Order: sequence, then C-alpha cells, then structure tokens
Amino acid sequence: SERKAALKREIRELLKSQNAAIVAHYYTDGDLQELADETGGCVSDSLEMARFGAHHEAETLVVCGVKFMGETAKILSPEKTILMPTLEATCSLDIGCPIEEFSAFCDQHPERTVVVYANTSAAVKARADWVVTSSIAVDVCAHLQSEGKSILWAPDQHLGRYIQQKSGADMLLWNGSCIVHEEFKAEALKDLKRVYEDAAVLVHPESPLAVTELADVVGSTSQLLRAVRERPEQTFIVATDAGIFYKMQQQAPDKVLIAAPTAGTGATCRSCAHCPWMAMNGLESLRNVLLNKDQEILVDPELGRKAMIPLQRMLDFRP
Ligand code: CIZ
Ligand code: SF4
Repeated sequence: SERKAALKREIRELLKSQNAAIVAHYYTDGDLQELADETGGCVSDSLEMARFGAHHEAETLVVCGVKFMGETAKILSPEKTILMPTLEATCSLDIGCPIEEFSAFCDQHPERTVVVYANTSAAVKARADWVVTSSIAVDVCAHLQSEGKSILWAPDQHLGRYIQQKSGADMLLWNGSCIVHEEFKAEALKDLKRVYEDAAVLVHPESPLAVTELADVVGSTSQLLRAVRERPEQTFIVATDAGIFYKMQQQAPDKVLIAAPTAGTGATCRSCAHCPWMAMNGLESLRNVLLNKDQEILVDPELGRKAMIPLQRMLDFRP
C-alpha cells in the first residue's frame, strides 16, 4: 500500500493539472471511490453520474465504470473529453442488445413507446423514446401507462418484469440479463434468511423474480444505500454487486452486511457477485489514462444528438 499511496498522490496531481474530475460508480473498487470523494468527484449510480458529469465544470471527466456510462457522459457533454481507465469495460446488457436486431424489433411494434435502460449503447439510446435507470424506471413507466401508452422495454428482462409488476404497464420485453445479478439464488437466500432471522433483505431489480420476491426492499443502488442508512434493522442481506459494500459500510459503519448467495451454494463470499467489467477499473489504469489520454470515449455527433433527446427526458423527469 506504499505503492497505492504513491499512485493516489500521482492521480491527485494529474487531476489538478489536467482540470479533470472522477465520476465513479458504486460497483468500482473502494480505492477509486475514496479518491473520487476526496477530490471533489462523484460516486453514485448511473443516473447521478450522468447528472454530475453534465453540470461539472471540469474539461475532462474520467468515468470509472462501464462503457455505457462513458458514452452517456459524452452524449450529455460533447465538448468535454471523456476518458475511462479502460474502454474494454462493457456490460452484458449492452452486448446482448445489438442495434440492428433491436431496431428491427422496434420496427415490428411501431405502436409502442420505446423505453430502454441506461445500460445500452449510444445507438440503442438514439432509437429510443425514453432512457431510464433503475432509480426511476417504475415511475416513468407508470407515467406512460397513465397516458394510455404501451411500452417496448429493453434490454433487462428481470428489471422489465419487475417494472411491469409494480407499474401495471403493458410491456413487451427484450430478453437480456445482467450476468452478475442473474446469479443470485432464491433457495440459498431462503436458507440464509433462516440463519439471520432479523436481517432485512435488499435486492437490486436486475435479479431474478424469485429473488426479488424474498426482498424487504427492491431498489436501485442509491435506494438500497438509503435503506441501510435509514431502516431500523442491524443486519442486511444484500443482493447486488459487492462494490456497494464500500459505501454502505462508510455510511452505516455499525450495520452488519452480508452478501446474498450466488450459484446456489449459500456461500456468503464477497467476491462472488462482482461485475468483471467494473473490476477492470483500477488505480493503475486510472493513472495511465490520465497520463496517456488513450482510452477516450467518442460518440458520433449525429448519433449523440439523437440519443440526447431520450436522455434529457430522463434527466428532466420528476415523478
Ligand atoms: O447494474 C448496474 O450496472 C447498475 C445498477 C447501474 C446503475 O444504474 O447504477
Ligand atoms: Fe452490466 Fe451487470 Fe456489470 Fe451492471 S453489474 S455493468 S448490469 S454486467
């Protein structure tokens, strides 16, 4: 950690000399979250990352997270330089929703309002009427439902089913999934609930239906964080990426956090539910990109202008 401290010092200086700010996701490494906090950057979910980036005065944003988050930052701030520790960090939802197939699917259902999750490419966003994150997905779809609209939803089938259930909206679902959250197992979670009888169960809605049905709280990362801070329970079983434990423990140091079981083993290992793409963000790659400026996110300006419309709708939406 001598080496870690040196890297952190170097990064702090580079951020200053290059008028750059870190925008990090809750699922990234604790060291990155700590640096982002200390240097006036942002640590949050993808909705607040987008808001922060769009308003911040830095010339350069270093987005620590996955590619769609970098693209969203570029779409909202085309004049800024958007760097990422590595452009290889993507997302199974983004990969599972290629634009050609998605566009054909939309064309087959022209009467439906197209709502896509933020975890999609710029091209998919450009084809959509609305972009949403899990923080506001239910509210947006309930709003569309109240206007008598039917919805075409992509790409996460589990989140889609959850929204459908909560909002009562008429939704046609794309069949994508998150490789991290789809691994949470209901039977093993039931066993764990028997061991920790007084624990509250917190579940991200990208998880399978059988798992969300066991939850005391289903919500986005920010909503799950709030539950840990504000609920009376001392112990929480948490079904989302293990990266969130850093902020949960920081904001509620006295609470006991237990990772929900994956792969049916009932094991409470903290490393088993962790996104391999989020894990590609590290101190070293962050330092390198600030030095070399090689991992830069670019979005075709015409595509960016189209994708900006549904994204701006998301940012302007108030439930
Ligand atoms: O699973 C993800 O990638 C999440 C939770 C993104 C977000 O909306 O913050
Ligand atoms: Fe995508 Fe899942 Fe990783 Fe989030 S945790 S970036 S949804 S693969």
